[in-house]
Amino acid sequence: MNNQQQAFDQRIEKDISIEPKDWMPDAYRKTLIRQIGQHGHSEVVGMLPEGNWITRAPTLKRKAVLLAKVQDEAGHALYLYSAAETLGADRDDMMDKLIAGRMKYSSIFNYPTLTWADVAAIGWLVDGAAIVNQVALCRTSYGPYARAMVRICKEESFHQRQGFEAMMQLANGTEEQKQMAQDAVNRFWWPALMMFGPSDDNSPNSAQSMQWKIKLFSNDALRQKFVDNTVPQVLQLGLTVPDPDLKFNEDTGHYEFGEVNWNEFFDVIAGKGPCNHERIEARRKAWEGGAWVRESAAVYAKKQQEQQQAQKVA
Ligand code: BYC
Repeated sequence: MNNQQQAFDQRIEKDISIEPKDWMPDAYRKTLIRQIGQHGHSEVVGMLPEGNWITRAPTLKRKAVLLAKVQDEAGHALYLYSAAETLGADRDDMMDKLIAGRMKYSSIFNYPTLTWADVAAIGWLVDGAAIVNQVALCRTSYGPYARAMVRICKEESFHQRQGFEAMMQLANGTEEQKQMAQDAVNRFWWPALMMFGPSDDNSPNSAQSMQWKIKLFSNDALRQKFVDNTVPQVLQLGLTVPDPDLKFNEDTGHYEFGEVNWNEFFDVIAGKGPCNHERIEARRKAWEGGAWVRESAAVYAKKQQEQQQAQKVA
């Protein structure tokens, strides 16, 4: 083993973060670019299902909150793309790969938002699931990713609370509103559980990522934590969980739950979910439509730089 590898292993062992200028194995760098890039893409694509309701939010207050939330997601994507760039990734290249279907984004955003309750369910359940995953990532071994996570988690907890509050209002509203809330839980519950990735015995990247402390907990461990956190919230809302096998195990202190439909999950990540085509088309249009903005910004930045250099010389 060479000295660089030894120094890297020691840092991982001692929980000392790896920073951009430190030596790291190529496979570590590649895994991080894959995961951070996918994470950034999830934030960007994640703006679409909620953005769908900005013009139809039921009140001015809800509209303002939703607008702020969607803007926060864009900000999260920027932190993440910047973190991936510290590893040598190129932002345009990552975007091209997303549009060409060569980079993934979270499966959850391939489901449609049919009613206003779906927006509440995304805030509460989807951001709730994201927080469980991301709180763990605040201690991930790569410094820039961990620091991005700390900032993101602060905003995600506000998102989760506003989603729960919006859901509470529906659950305590008219019979029709309560049904709408239950219908959203019925449709988003299982896809939220799928966000944590395949089961541990079917997760090809987990063992290595856990050895490198990129991932600190397994997919199943985090899924269990989400279920344990969230079932009491569903009950508090007077709603039900769409899982006939769900039961609390008094001995372990955990909820036992039914089998996730893994065929559905693998179909969705293979591009065959209800909205995959629509989501990628929306990103392609936005990316191509925004080309002139990126070009103008680059020209402006170059001119500014030239002016500053000319001033220095003068
Ligand atoms: N969706 O070996 P595995 C948000 C892929 S958005 C799609 O377990 P890994 C928000 C996986 O990439 C939150 N693909 O992989 C935004 C791999 O395929 P490749 C997004 C998935 O990486 C807006 C293959 O399946 N959060 O907060 O060790 C509004 C085998 O899986 C999924 C993150 O991205 C999935 N759900 O573990 C509201 C968190 N699951 O790449 C909210 C960061 C797995 O080998 N990411 N795959 O072709 C992670 O923590 C990990 O990447 C995962 C998967 C736990 C997701």
